[in-house]
Amino acid sequence: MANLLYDTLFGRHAGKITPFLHLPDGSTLTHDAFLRMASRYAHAMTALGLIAGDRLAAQIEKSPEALAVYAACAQSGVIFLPLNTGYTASELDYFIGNSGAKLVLATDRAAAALTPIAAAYGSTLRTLNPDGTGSFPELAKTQSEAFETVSRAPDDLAAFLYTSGTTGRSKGAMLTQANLVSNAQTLADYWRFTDADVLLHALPIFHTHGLFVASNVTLIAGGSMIFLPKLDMDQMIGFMPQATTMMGVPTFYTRLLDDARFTAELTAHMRLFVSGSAPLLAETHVRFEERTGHRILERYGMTETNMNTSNPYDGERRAGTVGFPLPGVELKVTDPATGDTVPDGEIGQIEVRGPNVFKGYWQMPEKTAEELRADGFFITGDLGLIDADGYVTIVGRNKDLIISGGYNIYPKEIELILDDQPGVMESAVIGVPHPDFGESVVGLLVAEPNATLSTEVIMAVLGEQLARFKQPKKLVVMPEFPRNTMGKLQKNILRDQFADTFS
Ligand code: MCA
Ligand code: AMP
Repeated sequence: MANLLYDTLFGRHAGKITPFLHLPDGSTLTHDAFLRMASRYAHAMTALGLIAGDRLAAQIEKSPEALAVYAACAQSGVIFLPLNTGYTASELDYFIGNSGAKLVLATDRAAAALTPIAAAYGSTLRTLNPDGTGSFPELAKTQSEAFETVSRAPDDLAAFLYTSGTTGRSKGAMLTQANLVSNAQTLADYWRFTDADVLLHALPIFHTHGLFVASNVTLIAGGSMIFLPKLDMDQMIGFMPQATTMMGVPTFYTRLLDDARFTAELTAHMRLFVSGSAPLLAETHVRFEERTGHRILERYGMTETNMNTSNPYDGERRAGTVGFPLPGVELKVTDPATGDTVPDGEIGQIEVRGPNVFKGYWQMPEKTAEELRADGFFITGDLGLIDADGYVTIVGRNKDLIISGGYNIYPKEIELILDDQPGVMESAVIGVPHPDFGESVVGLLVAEPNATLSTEVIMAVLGEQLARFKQPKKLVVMPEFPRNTMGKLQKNILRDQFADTFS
């Protein structure tokens, strides 16, 4: 009987009464208490009829209980599907329907809007609130704290993470137990994590970075986390003296640098700062080192692959690069037209292969075949090069994608809604530089002849359908769009034209 994910990350800490989670109110939860809660949750899931291979969709706020749902899924073989807490009911409708989730966990606040959606797909809805209350923990309260771990093969699915597509349709990336565990082990070794580490954790836990990088690496090393509900500078500054490591998206680092309380003294005992999910400006890297003496370690990954590359722990952490392919990960740069590897130093599309690479997109064999080659190489859609020293640099993207504060936003998804609005002839959604979020969304519209557009009315429609972080921070009506001689819309010209929007 084996269950790689549960045994490696969770089960081996059973009985340990050392802290696992340090909470903002000063309390701590031990590994053992956490695992006992997870086992009660696993029983509750079983009581609701879930068996291994079923999907559990969770749109719940970050809390120890939310993390215990992940552990309970691992223990019972249920596929965990965490969802961004910002998603609207219309976005959730797609995820629940597409995944066929048997159980949906949401907050009491969201339950009214979700009840008809869950009912339409035959899913059971239970609640779990940020304070740990709700109908799901209520059911779990009386359950046994010993759950017999369900046996799973390493190639069995552990999680679905939805990632938007350039066509505007989200795809469920299917991640296996072996994908998650191999990457966690590699990163823990590469970044020298031990049970003495205390990770300052302020990332959300519904995406790869906060869940599979930060939490899995800590779990596999047996360390602990200062588990903050969200990025809050007072808490970050207050708790930093208790931490040894931190992980964040670039916005975390620019915000820390903007805070005068963030000093070399405050970080003196820290051993590692990791950045990823979006490009870290070389300038931020340099300012951070000047302020603290620490060099941020930048790494590169994707939902479909977990982490692919990392700057070295001991060697030179080179600003503007994402370092070397991780042990066990093959990375090549290819010509997008032919698929042939280009010489080192030349720009091409980045492809990766290794135990970290996902199994494919849920029920989308054609999409899977487009991006995952038969020989196992995954076409990332990122453009980059490998320099003479072997460092990988990402220079751009071969996909129309905006990364705002570490969240991915696919313009197509927004354009499809904009194009549907009365009086809109066409739309273009672009990413432009933003001092806090790195990039931010601008929506551009051309009206049909004789139509007058109200950007307020259109923003209100977007507000109903899209999570707040995806909504354009500015909507502009233009007489026409720039086009090349073939008539193709030139987004690069629009990006230049609106480059100073947020500066
Ligand atoms: C919040 N808002 C945003 C974003 N976050 N707008 C655009 N982009 C964002 N990322 C909006 C809110 O809707 C709100 O709008 C206003 O900004 C303030 O919201 P608030 O909640 O106070 O914001 P915050 O808490 O300060 O959040 C900013 C943040 C957060 C800390 C940067 O977005 C964050 O934690 N990002 C991390 C995302 C992440 O984990 N990515 C990893 C994906 P209004 O005021 O108008 O209502 S995994 C991945 O990418 C790969 C695999 C990898 O390599 O890791
Ligand atoms: P996601 O869809 O959340 O998996 O986002 C993955 C994308 O984030 C990658 O394909 C890259 O475009 C981007 N990304 C992640 N880490 C980095 C990084 N360190 N530098 C630049 N881009 C990154």
